[in-house]
Amino acid sequence: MADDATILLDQALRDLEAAADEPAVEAWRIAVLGRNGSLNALMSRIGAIPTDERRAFGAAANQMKQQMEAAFAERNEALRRASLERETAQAIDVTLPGRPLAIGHYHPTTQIVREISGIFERMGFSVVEGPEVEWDYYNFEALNIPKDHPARDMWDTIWVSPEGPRAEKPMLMRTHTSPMQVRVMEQTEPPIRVIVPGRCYRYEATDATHESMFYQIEGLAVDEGIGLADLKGTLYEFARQMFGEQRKVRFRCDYFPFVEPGVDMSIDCFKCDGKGCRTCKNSGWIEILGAGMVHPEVLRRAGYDPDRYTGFAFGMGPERVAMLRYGIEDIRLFYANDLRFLRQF
Ligand code: YSA
Repeated sequence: MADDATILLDQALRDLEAAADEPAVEAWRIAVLGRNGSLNALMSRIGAIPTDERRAFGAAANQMKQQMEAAFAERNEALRRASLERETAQAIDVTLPGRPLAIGHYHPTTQIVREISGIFERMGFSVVEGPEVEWDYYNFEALNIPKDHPARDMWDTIWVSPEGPRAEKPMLMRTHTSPMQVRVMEQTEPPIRVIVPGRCYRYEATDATHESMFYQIEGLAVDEGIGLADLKGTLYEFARQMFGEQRKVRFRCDYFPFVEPGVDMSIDCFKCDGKGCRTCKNSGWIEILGAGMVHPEVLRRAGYDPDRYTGFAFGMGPERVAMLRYGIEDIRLFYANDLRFLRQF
Protein backbone atom coordinates (compact mmCIF):
# COMPACT_ATOMS: atom_id res chain seq x y z
CA MET A 1 0.00 0.00 0.00
CA ALA A 2 2.78 2.41 1.00
CA ASP A 3 4.61 1.48 -2.21
CA ASP A 4 1.47 2.22 -4.25
CA ALA A 5 1.29 5.65 -2.63
CA THR A 6 4.95 6.43 -3.42
CA ILE A 7 4.48 5.29 -7.04
CA LEU A 8 1.33 7.43 -7.33
CA LEU A 9 3.12 10.49 -5.95
CA ASP A 10 6.14 10.10 -8.23
CA GLN A 11 4.00 9.53 -11.30
CA ALA A 12 1.66 12.41 -10.48
CA LEU A 13 4.56 14.85 -9.96
CA ARG A 14 6.15 13.77 -13.26
CA ASP A 15 2.81 14.20 -15.09
CA LEU A 16 2.41 17.65 -13.55
CA GLU A 17 5.89 18.64 -14.67
CA ALA A 18 5.00 17.49 -18.21
CA ALA A 19 1.73 19.49 -18.31
CA ALA A 20 2.73 22.23 -20.74
CA ASP A 21 -0.12 24.71 -20.37
CA GLU A 22 -2.91 25.77 -18.06
CA PRO A 23 -5.62 23.46 -19.56
CA ALA A 24 -3.22 20.44 -19.17
CA VAL A 25 -2.56 21.39 -15.52
CA GLU A 26 -6.31 21.66 -14.89
CA ALA A 27 -6.84 18.21 -16.46
CA TRP A 28 -4.11 16.90 -14.15
CA ARG A 29 -5.88 18.42 -11.12
CA ILE A 30 -9.14 16.69 -12.02
CA ALA A 31 -7.40 13.34 -12.66
CA VAL A 32 -5.32 13.39 -9.47
CA LEU A 33 -6.92 15.69 -6.89
CA GLY A 34 -10.53 15.62 -8.17
CA ARG A 35 -13.42 13.81 -6.45
CA ASN A 36 -12.94 10.75 -8.65
CA GLY A 37 -9.21 11.25 -8.93
CA SER A 38 -6.39 8.81 -8.20
CA LEU A 39 -5.66 10.26 -4.75
CA ASN A 40 -9.19 9.67 -3.53
CA ALA A 41 -9.09 6.19 -5.08
CA LEU A 42 -5.97 5.42 -3.02
CA MET A 43 -7.56 6.83 0.15
CA SER A 44 -10.67 4.71 -0.34
CA ARG A 45 -8.56 1.65 0.08
CA ILE A 46 -7.88 2.55 3.73
CA GLY A 47 -10.50 0.00 4.80
CA ALA A 48 -8.28 -2.82 3.57
CA ILE A 49 -5.38 -1.73 5.80
CA PRO A 50 -4.80 -3.35 9.18
CA THR A 51 -6.21 -1.13 11.93
CA ASP A 52 -2.88 -0.45 13.62
CA GLU A 53 -1.39 0.82 10.33
CA ARG A 54 -4.31 3.06 9.34
CA ARG A 55 -3.22 6.04 11.41
CA ALA A 56 0.23 6.15 9.82
CA PHE A 57 -1.27 5.58 6.36
CA GLY A 58 -3.81 8.40 6.89
CA ALA A 59 -1.06 10.80 8.00
CA ALA A 60 1.16 9.85 5.04
CA ALA A 61 -1.76 10.19 2.58
CA ASN A 62 -2.60 13.67 3.93
CA GLN A 63 0.99 14.78 3.62
CA MET A 64 1.03 13.43 0.06
CA LYS A 65 -2.15 15.38 -0.74
CA GLN A 66 -0.63 18.62 0.62
CA GLN A 67 2.53 17.98 -1.40
CA MET A 68 0.47 17.49 -4.60
CA GLU A 69 -1.64 20.60 -3.96
CA ALA A 70 1.49 22.68 -3.37
CA ALA A 71 3.10 21.29 -6.56
CA PHE A 72 -0.14 22.07 -8.47
CA ALA A 73 -0.21 25.69 -7.23
CA GLU A 74 3.45 26.17 -8.01
CA ARG A 75 3.12 24.74 -11.54
CA ASN A 76 0.07 26.87 -12.22
CA GLU A 77 1.88 30.00 -11.09
CA ALA A 78 4.99 29.14 -13.17
CA LEU A 79 2.86 28.67 -16.30
CA ARG A 80 0.94 31.91 -15.69
CA ARG A 81 4.19 33.83 -15.27
CA ALA A 82 5.71 32.28 -18.41
CA SER A 83 2.67 33.18 -20.50
CA LEU A 84 2.68 36.74 -19.13
CA GLU A 85 6.35 37.09 -20.01
CA ARG A 86 5.67 35.81 -23.54
CA GLU A 87 2.86 38.35 -24.03
CA THR A 88 4.92 41.23 -22.66
CA ALA A 89 7.87 40.30 -24.85
CA GLN A 90 5.61 40.37 -27.92
CA ALA A 91 3.96 43.69 -27.01
CA ILE A 92 7.01 45.79 -26.13
CA ASP A 93 10.53 45.31 -27.28
CA VAL A 94 12.28 47.94 -25.19
CA THR A 95 15.48 47.46 -27.14
CA LEU A 96 13.93 48.66 -30.44
CA PRO A 97 14.82 52.23 -31.47
CA GLY A 98 11.81 54.61 -31.28
CA ARG A 99 9.81 55.42 -34.40
CA PRO A 100 10.79 58.89 -35.70
CA LEU A 101 7.99 61.48 -35.40
CA ALA A 102 7.00 63.15 -38.66
CA ILE A 103 7.67 66.85 -37.99
CA GLY A 104 5.68 69.20 -40.21
CA HIS A 105 6.42 72.78 -41.18
CA TYR A 106 4.60 75.83 -42.45
CA HIS A 107 3.15 75.78 -45.96
CA PRO A 108 5.35 77.75 -48.42
CA THR A 109 2.61 80.37 -48.77
CA THR A 110 2.49 80.88 -45.00
CA GLN A 111 6.28 81.15 -44.96
CA ILE A 112 6.37 83.79 -47.71
CA VAL A 113 3.39 85.72 -46.27
CA ARG A 114 5.24 85.91 -42.94
CA GLU A 115 8.44 86.99 -44.63
CA ILE A 116 6.70 89.71 -46.69
CA SER A 117 4.74 90.87 -43.62
CA GLY A 118 8.02 91.06 -41.67
CA ILE A 119 9.57 93.39 -44.28
CA PHE A 120 6.59 95.77 -44.14
CA GLU A 121 6.34 95.56 -40.36
CA ARG A 122 9.94 96.74 -40.14
CA MET A 123 8.89 99.71 -42.34
CA GLY A 124 6.20 100.64 -39.77
CA PHE A 125 3.14 98.81 -41.15
CA SER A 126 0.84 96.79 -38.87
CA VAL A 127 -0.90 93.59 -39.92
CA VAL A 128 -4.72 93.27 -39.95
CA GLU A 129 -7.02 90.63 -41.41
CA GLY A 130 -10.52 90.76 -42.89
CA PRO A 131 -13.44 88.57 -44.00
CA GLU A 132 -13.12 86.23 -46.98
CA VAL A 133 -16.89 86.32 -47.57
CA GLU A 134 -17.55 89.93 -48.39
CA TRP A 135 -20.36 92.32 -49.32
CA ASP A 136 -20.52 93.55 -52.91
CA TYR A 137 -20.40 97.02 -51.37
CA TYR A 138 -16.86 96.66 -49.96
CA ASN A 139 -15.50 94.50 -52.79
CA PHE A 140 -16.78 96.82 -55.56
CA GLU A 141 -19.09 99.76 -54.77
CA ALA A 142 -16.95 101.43 -52.13
CA LEU A 143 -13.93 100.97 -54.40
CA ASN A 144 -15.50 103.09 -57.10
CA ILE A 145 -16.81 100.14 -59.13
CA PRO A 146 -20.60 100.59 -59.38
CA LYS A 147 -23.00 97.90 -60.61
CA ASP A 148 -22.72 97.19 -64.34
CA HIS A 149 -19.36 99.01 -64.52
CA PRO A 150 -17.20 97.22 -67.13
CA ALA A 151 -14.30 97.16 -64.62
CA ARG A 152 -16.16 94.41 -62.76
CA ASP A 153 -15.08 92.08 -65.57
CA MET A 154 -11.49 92.41 -64.28
CA TRP A 155 -12.51 90.22 -61.35
CA ASP A 156 -14.25 86.93 -62.23
CA THR A 157 -16.43 86.72 -59.19
CA ILE A 158 -17.72 83.72 -57.23
CA TRP A 159 -21.06 84.85 -55.80
CA VAL A 160 -22.36 83.59 -52.49
CA SER A 161 -25.85 85.05 -52.78
CA PRO A 162 -27.87 82.70 -55.04
CA GLU A 163 -29.20 85.59 -57.15
CA GLY A 164 -25.60 86.69 -57.79
CA PRO A 165 -25.05 90.42 -58.34
CA ARG A 166 -28.81 90.93 -58.71
CA ALA A 167 -29.43 90.15 -55.03
CA GLU A 168 -30.67 93.03 -52.88
CA LYS A 169 -27.45 92.93 -50.83
CA PRO A 170 -25.10 90.80 -52.93
CA MET A 171 -22.49 88.72 -51.14
CA LEU A 172 -19.39 87.14 -52.69
CA MET A 173 -16.05 85.45 -52.03
CA ARG A 174 -13.73 88.47 -52.01
CA THR A 175 -11.87 88.75 -55.29
CA HIS A 176 -9.09 90.83 -53.75
CA THR A 177 -8.00 92.16 -50.37
CA SER A 178 -8.76 95.77 -51.38
CA PRO A 179 -12.17 95.83 -49.58
CA MET A 180 -10.12 95.96 -46.38
CA GLN A 181 -8.84 99.42 -47.44
CA VAL A 182 -12.37 100.72 -46.94
CA ARG A 183 -13.06 98.75 -43.75
CA VAL A 184 -9.81 100.00 -42.17
CA MET A 185 -10.44 103.63 -43.21
CA GLU A 186 -14.00 103.50 -41.85
CA GLN A 187 -12.68 102.48 -38.45
CA THR A 188 -9.40 104.41 -38.17
CA GLU A 189 -8.25 107.98 -38.32
CA PRO A 190 -5.14 108.80 -40.38
CA PRO A 191 -2.22 108.29 -40.31
CA ILE A 192 -2.69 104.69 -41.50
CA ARG A 193 -0.05 102.11 -42.39
CA VAL A 194 -1.45 98.60 -42.64
CA ILE A 195 -0.94 95.42 -44.60
CA VAL A 196 -3.71 92.84 -44.99
CA PRO A 197 -2.72 89.29 -45.90
CA GLY A 198 -5.49 86.82 -46.79
CA ARG A 199 -7.14 84.47 -49.27
CA CYS A 200 -8.97 85.66 -52.40
CA TYR A 201 -11.17 83.75 -54.82
CA ARG A 202 -11.83 84.13 -58.52
CA TYR A 203 -13.78 82.15 -61.07
CA GLU A 204 -10.55 81.74 -62.98
CA ALA A 205 -9.31 79.59 -65.87
CA THR A 206 -6.14 78.44 -64.09
CA ASP A 207 -2.69 78.50 -65.69
CA ALA A 208 0.95 78.65 -64.56
CA THR A 209 0.42 82.01 -62.81
CA HIS A 210 -3.32 81.97 -62.01
CA GLU A 211 -5.18 79.96 -59.36
CA SER A 212 -8.85 80.25 -58.39
CA MET A 213 -7.88 80.48 -54.70
CA PHE A 214 -4.76 82.48 -53.99
CA TYR A 215 -3.41 84.97 -51.46
CA GLN A 216 -2.98 88.68 -51.66
CA ILE A 217 -1.27 91.11 -49.35
CA GLU A 218 -2.92 94.50 -49.43
CA GLY A 219 -0.96 97.56 -48.35
CA LEU A 220 -2.43 100.93 -47.42
CA ALA A 221 -0.76 104.13 -46.23
CA VAL A 222 -2.80 107.32 -45.74
CA ASP A 223 -1.53 110.57 -44.28
CA GLU A 224 -1.03 114.20 -45.17
CA GLY A 225 1.46 114.70 -48.00
CA ILE A 226 1.85 111.11 -49.21
CA GLY A 227 2.83 110.93 -52.92
CA LEU A 228 3.68 108.46 -55.67
CA ALA A 229 7.38 108.68 -54.71
CA ASP A 230 6.48 107.18 -51.31
CA LEU A 231 4.71 104.29 -53.05
CA LYS A 232 7.65 103.61 -55.37
CA GLY A 233 10.21 104.00 -52.57
CA THR A 234 8.34 101.57 -50.32
CA LEU A 235 7.92 98.95 -53.05
CA TYR A 236 11.52 99.28 -54.29
CA GLU A 237 12.73 98.74 -50.73
CA PHE A 238 10.48 95.69 -50.46
CA ALA A 239 11.85 94.28 -53.76
CA ARG A 240 15.44 94.94 -52.68
CA GLN A 241 14.95 93.08 -49.37
CA MET A 242 13.02 90.23 -50.95
CA PHE A 243 14.95 89.62 -54.19
CA GLY A 244 18.30 91.37 -53.69
CA GLU A 245 19.87 94.32 -55.52
CA GLN A 246 20.46 92.53 -58.83
CA ARG A 247 16.80 91.76 -59.65
CA LYS A 248 15.12 94.08 -62.17
CA VAL A 249 11.88 95.83 -61.18
CA ARG A 250 9.44 97.33 -63.65
CA PHE A 251 6.60 99.81 -62.98
CA ARG A 252 3.99 100.38 -65.66
CA CYS A 253 0.78 102.39 -65.81
CA ASP A 254 -2.25 100.26 -65.05
CA TYR A 255 -5.91 100.89 -64.49
CA PHE A 256 -7.82 100.21 -61.27
CA PRO A 257 -10.98 102.24 -60.62
CA PHE A 258 -9.98 102.84 -56.99
CA VAL A 259 -6.61 104.54 -57.70
CA GLU A 260 -5.46 107.57 -59.64
CA PRO A 261 -2.87 107.10 -61.04
CA GLY A 262 -2.58 103.28 -61.12
CA VAL A 263 0.50 101.13 -61.69
CA ASP A 264 1.56 97.52 -61.70
CA MET A 265 4.93 96.19 -60.64
CA SER A 266 6.75 93.25 -62.23
CA ILE A 267 10.03 91.45 -61.56
CA ASP A 268 12.17 90.00 -64.36
CA CYS A 269 11.43 86.31 -64.92
CA PHE A 270 13.66 83.97 -62.85
CA LYS A 271 13.23 81.17 -65.36
CA CYS A 272 14.43 82.82 -68.56
CA ASP A 273 16.20 85.90 -67.13
CA GLY A 274 13.78 88.10 -69.04
CA LYS A 275 14.11 86.36 -72.42
CA GLY A 276 10.54 84.99 -72.44
CA CYS A 277 9.20 81.53 -71.53
CA ARG A 278 6.02 79.66 -70.58
CA THR A 279 6.15 80.82 -66.96
CA CYS A 280 6.23 84.54 -67.88
CA LYS A 281 4.00 84.04 -70.92
CA ASN A 282 6.91 85.12 -73.15
CA SER A 283 6.96 88.61 -71.68
CA GLY A 284 10.17 88.25 -69.66
CA TRP A 285 8.36 89.74 -66.61
CA ILE A 286 6.17 88.36 -63.83
CA GLU A 287 3.65 90.82 -62.41
CA ILE A 288 3.51 90.64 -58.64
CA LEU A 289 1.24 93.53 -57.69
CA GLY A 290 -1.16 96.26 -58.67
CA ALA A 291 -0.93 99.62 -56.90
CA GLY A 292 -1.63 103.33 -57.07
CA MET A 293 -2.61 106.49 -55.25
CA VAL A 294 -5.92 105.98 -53.45
CA HIS A 295 -8.70 107.58 -55.53
CA PRO A 296 -10.16 110.77 -53.92
CA GLU A 297 -13.64 109.28 -54.27
CA VAL A 298 -12.61 106.23 -52.19
CA LEU A 299 -11.16 108.51 -49.50
CA ARG A 300 -14.34 110.63 -49.49
CA ARG A 301 -16.64 107.58 -49.17
CA ALA A 302 -14.62 106.41 -46.17
CA GLY A 303 -15.18 109.81 -44.53
CA TYR A 304 -11.74 111.35 -45.21
CA ASP A 305 -11.16 114.80 -46.69
CA PRO A 306 -9.25 114.11 -49.96
CA ASP A 307 -7.98 117.70 -50.03
CA ARG A 308 -6.16 117.05 -46.78
CA TYR A 309 -5.26 113.37 -46.93
CA THR A 310 -3.67 111.32 -49.69
CA GLY A 311 -2.55 107.72 -49.68
CA PHE A 312 -1.09 104.86 -51.63
CA ALA A 313 -2.22 101.26 -51.79
CA PHE A 314 -1.05 98.03 -53.37
CA GLY A 315 -2.24 94.44 -53.73
CA MET A 316 0.49 91.82 -54.04
CA GLY A 317 0.34 88.09 -54.91
CA PRO A 318 2.59 86.26 -52.40
CA GLU A 319 2.56 83.00 -54.42
CA ARG A 320 4.05 84.93 -57.35
CA VAL A 321 6.68 86.33 -55.00
CA ALA A 322 7.46 82.79 -53.81
CA MET A 323 7.65 81.61 -57.44
CA LEU A 324 10.26 84.25 -58.21
CA ARG A 325 12.10 83.64 -54.97
CA TYR A 326 12.30 79.84 -55.22
CA GLY A 327 12.06 79.31 -58.98
CA ILE A 328 8.64 77.59 -58.89
CA GLU A 329 7.34 77.21 -62.42
CA ASP A 330 3.62 76.65 -61.81
CA ILE A 331 1.41 78.29 -59.18
CA ARG A 332 -0.92 75.26 -59.20
CA LEU A 333 1.75 73.29 -57.31
CA PHE A 334 1.03 75.32 -54.16
CA TYR A 335 -2.41 73.86 -53.50
CA ALA A 336 -2.17 70.42 -55.17
CA ASN A 337 -1.19 68.89 -51.80
CA ASP A 338 1.74 67.00 -53.28
CA LEU A 339 4.11 66.35 -50.36
CA ARG A 340 7.06 65.95 -52.75
CA PHE A 341 6.63 69.64 -53.57
CA LEU A 342 5.72 70.89 -50.09
CA ARG A 343 8.59 69.08 -48.35
CA GLN A 344 11.13 71.13 -50.30
CA PHE A 345 10.37 74.27 -48.26
C1 YSA B 1 -4.48 97.75 -57.05
C2 YSA B 1 -4.44 99.05 -56.61
C3 YSA B 1 -4.53 99.27 -55.25
O1 YSA B 1 -4.56 100.57 -54.80
C4 YSA B 1 -4.60 98.26 -54.33
C5 YSA B 1 -4.64 96.97 -54.80
C6 YSA B 1 -4.57 96.71 -56.13
C7 YSA B 1 -4.64 95.34 -56.62
C8 YSA B 1 -6.04 94.94 -57.03
N1 YSA B 1 -6.92 94.85 -55.89
C9 YSA B 1 -5.97 93.60 -57.71
O2 YSA B 1 -6.53 92.60 -57.24
N2 YSA B 1 -5.24 93.60 -58.80
S1 YSA B 1 -4.89 92.25 -59.63
O3 YSA B 1 -6.08 91.61 -60.08
O4 YSA B 1 -3.98 92.61 -60.67
O5 YSA B 1 -4.16 91.32 -58.61
C10 YSA B 1 -3.05 91.76 -57.87
C11 YSA B 1 -2.02 90.68 -57.75
O6 YSA B 1 -2.64 89.52 -57.20
C12 YSA B 1 -1.47 90.21 -59.08
O7 YSA B 1 -0.39 91.04 -59.46
C13 YSA B 1 -1.03 88.84 -58.77
O8 YSA B 1 0.22 88.83 -58.11
C14 YSA B 1 -2.08 88.37 -57.80
N3 YSA B 1 -3.13 87.62 -58.49
C15 YSA B 1 -4.22 88.11 -59.13
N4 YSA B 1 -4.96 87.12 -59.63
C16 YSA B 1 -4.34 85.97 -59.30
C17 YSA B 1 -3.18 86.29 -58.57
N5 YSA B 1 -2.35 85.33 -58.11
C18 YSA B 1 -2.69 84.06 -58.37
N6 YSA B 1 -3.78 83.67 -59.05
C19 YSA B 1 -4.63 84.60 -59.53
N7 YSA B 1 -5.71 84.21 -60.17
